[in-house]
Amino acid sequence: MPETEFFPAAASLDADPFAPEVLENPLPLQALLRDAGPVVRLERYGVHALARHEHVHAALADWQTFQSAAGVGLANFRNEEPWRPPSLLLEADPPLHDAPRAVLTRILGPVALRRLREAWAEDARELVDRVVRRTEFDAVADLAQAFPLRVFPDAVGLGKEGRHRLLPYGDHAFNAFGPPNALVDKGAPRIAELSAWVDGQCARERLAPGGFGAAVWAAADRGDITGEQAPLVVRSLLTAGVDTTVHALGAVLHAFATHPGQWRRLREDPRLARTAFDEAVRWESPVQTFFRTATRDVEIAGTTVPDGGKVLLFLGAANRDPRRWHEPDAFDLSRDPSAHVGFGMGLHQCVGQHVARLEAESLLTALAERVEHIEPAAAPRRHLNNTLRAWDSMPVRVRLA
Ligand code: HEM
Ligand code: OVM
Repeated sequence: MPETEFFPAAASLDADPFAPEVLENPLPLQALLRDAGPVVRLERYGVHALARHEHVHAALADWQTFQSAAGVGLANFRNEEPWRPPSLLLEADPPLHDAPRAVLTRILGPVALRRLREAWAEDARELVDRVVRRTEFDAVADLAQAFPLRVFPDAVGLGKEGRHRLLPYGDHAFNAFGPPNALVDKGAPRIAELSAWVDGQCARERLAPGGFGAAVWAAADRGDITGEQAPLVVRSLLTAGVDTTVHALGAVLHAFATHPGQWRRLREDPRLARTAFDEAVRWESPVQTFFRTATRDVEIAGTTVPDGGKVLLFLGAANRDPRRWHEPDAFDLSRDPSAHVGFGMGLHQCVGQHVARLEAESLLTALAERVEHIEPAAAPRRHLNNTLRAWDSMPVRVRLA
């Protein structure tokens, strides 16, 4: 036996996680990565990848070693210019992260959201009632997009004009975490227009009283954050708050349309709506990946990641790791999905998760009241994005209750 512990060299792959055919169906590459070893070198991009739940979870929890301020995409802000000024939340480390985070934690927390509950439930009933009468419709355009685009911009306090820009802006922001491939090129022609509009909406005068945006400015008035920080904190809401919930709602609707037994269970006990949504976030992982940057030479399971090295965390792979989950590929309302990393973990764990859950609970509860059965009416079509797992269209047929 050798005197020192023996570790094999890190596995190495030349696979491209951002290639169209992988984005179309990432599950085979995820399995390959998990099985190749705890750490896999991705030669094409010169990064290390983690795909097992244990290691993804551990890296997310260790912000001192795996920092965010050098960017949570492939681009390394130590030597590359970000496409826009970095987020004060997502792309910041303590201590700079702390104040903006504390502000949004309060504004988007369960207590603050209580006042939206009845209005969102009523909005969902109204939308669902109108849509399901048609019995055949597109679950993406007519529900997964229509509902968040109706309630979220109002909750932020945006004006009525220009809201259609939120979705393509967010789509580009999520593409921009990946390599500069064709998906990023596709978004490039509109960046100037979309950014100018989004940045304009972050000004105090544009944000209606009573909304999340005005609450951010009130925090600046109290001195919790500075007046220079306020617009960028509002920008985080506009960047991260729409596409994520649209695609998560698309995921849960797809899950139910293809699992009629699980839909029956939700109908029998609508209190399962929240669990169902988290199970769909685990099962589909609408946000598939984020990067971190090593702050020192760090050894992971015998492999050294160098200081400044990028580490690609596969949230989607961790959420289907058979080492952590029993029958991970099953969408199953009887499991406890709460250890999933679909909202991240630790310091940067999604600050908007209560907003997302309230939207989902409102929509699913309204649907469960009106719809006895939901099924695919034609093959759904994927929307490709470097970071998001998404649907472009999902024709469904319903039988009314
Ligand atoms: C952070 C996913 C909805 C705002 C995150 C992170 C994930 C995530 C994985 C962690 C990023 C990291 O660790 O680097 C999701 C999913 C959503 C969702 C799957 C829907 C189901 C929302 C909503 C908002 C929001 C509705 C705004 C209202 C944010 C912000 C951060 C964040 C500002 C950065 C937090 C920080 O760095 O401290 N989200 N998100 N998200 N999310 Fe969400
Ligand atoms: C942000 C942000 C936060 C989470 C996700 C995201 C585009 C952006 O703070 O701007 O994706």
